[in-house]
Amino acid sequence: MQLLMGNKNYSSWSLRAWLVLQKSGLSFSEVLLDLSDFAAFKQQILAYSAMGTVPCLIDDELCIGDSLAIAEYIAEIKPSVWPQDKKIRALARSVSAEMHSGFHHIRKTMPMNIRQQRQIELTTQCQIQIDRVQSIWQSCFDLKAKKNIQGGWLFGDFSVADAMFSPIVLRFNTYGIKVSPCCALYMKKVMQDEDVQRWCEAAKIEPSYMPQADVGVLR
Ligand SMILES: N[C@@H](CCC(=O)N[C@@H](CS)C(=O)NCC(=O)O)C(=O)O
Repeated sequence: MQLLMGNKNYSSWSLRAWLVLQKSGLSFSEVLLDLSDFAAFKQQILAYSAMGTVPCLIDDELCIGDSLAIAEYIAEIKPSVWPQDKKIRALARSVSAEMHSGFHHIRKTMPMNIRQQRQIELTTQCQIQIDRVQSIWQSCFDLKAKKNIQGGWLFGDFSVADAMFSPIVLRFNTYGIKVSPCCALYMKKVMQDEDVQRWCEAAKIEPSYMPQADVGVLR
């Protein structure tokens, strides 16, 4: 399998698909496309996928665009990327879908920019979405406590839900967002994960630069 991805510093959707693949243990190769030269990027991605976005997973003749569809395809091969319990799996899918289809203010105001530490003025709408992220995470921590589920990921073991929220953790880190102690602990779990660290190290040495992601001021 081949995963077509954008720049590791900037492409949050690519990180989501990459992390699920990485944690699945399936073997795959990475094809990095540079989003900073948008015209060249479009030409390259459209040669593979009419959707014209990354990530995109190629498996023989199959071409799957969209991070969540890629995650579901990986789950067909490795079901352990979702929680085993049917009801908990449904909750994990629900928070993943909410992340996938929402949080536009966070995405717009706080672009993923791993190699920088920046400060921005938070809009009310953005703060509401930051609070919603924290309340989703807290509901996961409460569920784990109630069901005595072990493990530091949202549903105990790593799942697609953690991949969906990993760019949010990296954004909170870049923009120094204040979170509750429980959420800070979860952020630490994500930031210290060896795969996330490998991704971030690669992001830091990428040569290409997208000035539009430098929002706010350096802190
Ligand atoms: N819903 C898609 C979003 C993918 C997406 O917007 N990717 C960005 C890069 S992070 C992209 O390819 N942008 C190029 C474009 O919109 O033309 C997914 O989940 O994969």
